[in-house]
Amino acid sequence: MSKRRALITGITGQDGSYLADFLLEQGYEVIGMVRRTSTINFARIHHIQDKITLVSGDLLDQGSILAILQEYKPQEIYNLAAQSFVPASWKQPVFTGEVTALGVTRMLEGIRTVNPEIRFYQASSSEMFGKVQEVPQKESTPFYPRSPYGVAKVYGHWITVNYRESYDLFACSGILFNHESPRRGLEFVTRKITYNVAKIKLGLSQQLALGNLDSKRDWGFAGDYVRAMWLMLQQDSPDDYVVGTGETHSVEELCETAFSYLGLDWHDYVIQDPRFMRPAEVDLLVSDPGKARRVLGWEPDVSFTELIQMMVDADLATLKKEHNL
Ligand code: NAP
Ligand code: G4F
Repeated sequence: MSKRRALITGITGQDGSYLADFLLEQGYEVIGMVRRTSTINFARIHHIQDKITLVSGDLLDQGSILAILQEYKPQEIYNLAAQSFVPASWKQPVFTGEVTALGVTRMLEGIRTVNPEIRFYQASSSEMFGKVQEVPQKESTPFYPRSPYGVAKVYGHWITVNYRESYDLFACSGILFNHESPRRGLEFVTRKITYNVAKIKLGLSQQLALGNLDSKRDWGFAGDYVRAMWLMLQQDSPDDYVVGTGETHSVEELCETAFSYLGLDWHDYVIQDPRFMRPAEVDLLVSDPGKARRVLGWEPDVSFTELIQMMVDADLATLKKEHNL
């Protein structure tokens, strides 16, 4: 039997790299769509580069999407590409809308015209809940986004639902809560903290400037979450699912967990800097992942403390190697 073939957009990102690892383990042929950049940024997929096929395309460019679907004929598409950093969405709101919102329509139009049998996963976000209307948040909780990014993701979610209902596509929206890993971008708060804790421990830095320490997030491990994406596309019918741990922690607790792991007191190093405050904040996110558990049989394996310790360990090891320590 021939291998199943999956197309991943955003394969150079955190989730794309873990999903590629996972799909290869499941015996898939993996096609990754990458946009042209002047400097190659394949660090997260370097270890599997000889096992995957990378093709040039951009969510801003309808023609490139059509050409990829026609040439590579994937059976499953995981649309993970996005401008995904919330603060950048206030600086570049139009660009964020073009990629993170309209990019979804470009992909769905490609599927509708080239092969409506393709199964489609859209990377939706708990940022859509924003100023939360219910605690915990589940699939039926109304959205109230608080950033141009959140607004763009609400569009991406509803256009996915609309194409499912209009054209009978197998299109799923995964509403994923924050998920992190040693491969997380350095600007996101978890990695910013674990990386700087490691630098401080090694004497490479003395201070860490953060924004709002009171906001709470439902943080899980990215490696667990890509399994949920795949499970959604293996069901008999398409649907939308909330994916999270059901636990919430503040940024302050995150500091406490990361610093104390290396025997440090975060109060001695963390300062608050207004530059990292947001025009509108999402104060509290916590999932009700009951449907994912019941229907998909999905449960996270890695706890909050294990996740933060894993990230601190990885950053310590990388920094020691870089600095010959
Ligand atoms: P990430 O690390 O920022 O990766 C984003 C990916 O999108 C990168 O591969 C990037 O390519 C690619 N990309 C950006 N603009 C593109 C364009 N115009 N055309 C093609 N590719 C483009 O994000 P992530 O954390 O892996 O998240 C994956 C997806 O899940 C995103 O859609 C994000 O919004 C969503 N999500 C994430 C979380 C989370 O906690 N991580 C939670 C909910 C939803 P370059 O390498 O070239 O920049
Ligand atoms: O790590 P963050 O930047 O993640 P945020 O904004 O929750 O978004 C992430 O998760 C979403 C899922 O809910 C994804 F859709 C999205 O793509 C992205 O992956 O910030 C988390 C919290 C915020 O409340 C922020 O105000 O940490 C607070 N924070 C405090 N100081 C900081 C900082 N965030 C960042 N990035 N940097 C700081 O210095």
